[in-house]
Amino acid sequence: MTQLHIKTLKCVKKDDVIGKDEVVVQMNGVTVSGPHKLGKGDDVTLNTLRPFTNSVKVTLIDEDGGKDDTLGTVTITDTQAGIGTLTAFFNALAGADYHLTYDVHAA
Ligand SMILES: [Ca+2]
Ligand SMILES: [Ca+2]
Repeated sequence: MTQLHIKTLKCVKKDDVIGKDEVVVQMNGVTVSGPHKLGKGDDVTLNTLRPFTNSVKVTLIDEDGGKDDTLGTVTITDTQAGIGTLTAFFNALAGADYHLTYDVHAA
């Protein structure tokens, strides 16, 4: 068993044209944090700790009134345990860019 510690999320560029984004963090499709209201330059401390086995997909979603936007997905693996703080980049959509810091602990 390995633990994923999601530390912070920074909005470098937001997705929505009007107002702030409503960002949800999911692990393997399950919401673990959010929605967080984030505009350009904003950051938020998430401090979310969740166990996983082998690897986990972390997805960032911007909630919208109609269809939500998927801002990107990264795969985090247990081989990253002990490396220290890493940064994942979510920039699947042209306008949006989010940076998420995390580390992986062997449990
Ligand atoms: Ca959006
Ligand atoms: Ca939105």
